[in-house]
Amino acid sequence: MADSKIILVTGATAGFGKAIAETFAAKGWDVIITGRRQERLKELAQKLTGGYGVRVLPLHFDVRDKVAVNEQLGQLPDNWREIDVLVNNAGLALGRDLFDQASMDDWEAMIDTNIKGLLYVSRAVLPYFEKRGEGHIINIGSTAAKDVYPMGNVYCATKSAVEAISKAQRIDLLSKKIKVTAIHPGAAATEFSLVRFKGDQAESDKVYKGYQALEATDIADITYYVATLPKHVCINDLVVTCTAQANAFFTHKEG
Ligand code: NDP
Ligand code: 8X3
Repeated sequence: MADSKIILVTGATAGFGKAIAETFAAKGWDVIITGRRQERLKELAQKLTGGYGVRVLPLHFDVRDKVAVNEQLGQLPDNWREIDVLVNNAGLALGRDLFDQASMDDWEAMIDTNIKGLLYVSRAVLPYFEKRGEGHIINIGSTAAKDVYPMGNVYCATKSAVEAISKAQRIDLLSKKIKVTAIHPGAAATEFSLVRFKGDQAESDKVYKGYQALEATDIADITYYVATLPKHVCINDLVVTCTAQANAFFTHKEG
C-alpha cells in the first residue's frame, strides 16, 4: 500500500512489543520488528504478512550493541525509511535484590539495555524523522519510573532515566516536529517476571496472583491511540495500571 504507515518496534519477540506489532499490523501499518530471538521474529513476520497482508521487516540485533544497532538501522532499504513511529520498548528487569546484594552484572545489563539501548536506537532512527520533517518516539517507561520500590533499585533508576530522556527528547526535538510520549505501565502479565526471576516460573506466577494484571494487548491498544491522535496533539506522559494497582507500591490482591 503506497500510503501505509510504518512503525518500528524494538523488543517485538514477546510481551508489549509483540502485541504492539500485531495491533498496528491489524490496522494496516507496515512494521519493522526487532529482537534477539531470530526464530520468534521470523514466526511473527510470517503471521503478520499472512494475516494482515502488510509488509514486515524483521531485524535481528541486541540493542546493547551500538555497532549492530547502527548497522541494522542506519541503512534501511529505501522503502522502509519513511518511519512514522518508533516504539522504544525493548527492556528488562534482572533480579529483585537489596542494594548491597544485587548482582553488578544484572545492574549493567539493565543500564545497557533500558538506557543505552534506547539512546542508540533513538539516534539511529532520528535521521529518518528529520528527513521527513516529522515523527513520533514512544518510550516504554514504567510505574517504576515514578516510585522506587524496595529491591527495585537499578531497574527503577533505568526507568527514571527513560522518563528523563523522554522529557529531554521532547524539548530538544521540538523544533523538528517530533512528538515524544512516555507510556508508564504498571504490572503486566508478559514474560517480564520470568526474565526478571531468570526462568523461575513459580516466582513469576506469584507476581500476578490474586488480581487481574494488565495484558500486553492493553498497552498495545493504548499505544495505537497515542500514535494516531491528530498531528497537533501529543500525549507527553501516560501512567497506566490495572484497576487493582494504585502505584508501584500498592496492589490489592485477593486470596
Ligand atoms: P517481555 O520480556 O515479554 O519482552 C521484552 C522484549 O524486549 C522482548 O521482545 C525481548 O526480546 C526484548 N529485549 C530485551 N532485551 C533486549 C536486548 N538486549 N536487545 C533487544 N531486545 C531485547 O517484557 P515486556 O513486554 O513486559 O517488557 C517490555 C518493556 O516494558 C520493557 O522495557 C519493560 O521494562 C517494560 N515494562 C514492563 C512491565 C510489565 O509489568 N510487564 C511494566 C512496565 C514496563 P529478545 O529477548 O528476543 O531480545
Ligand atoms: C514493570 C513493573 O512493578 O515490576 O516495570 O516495576 S514493576
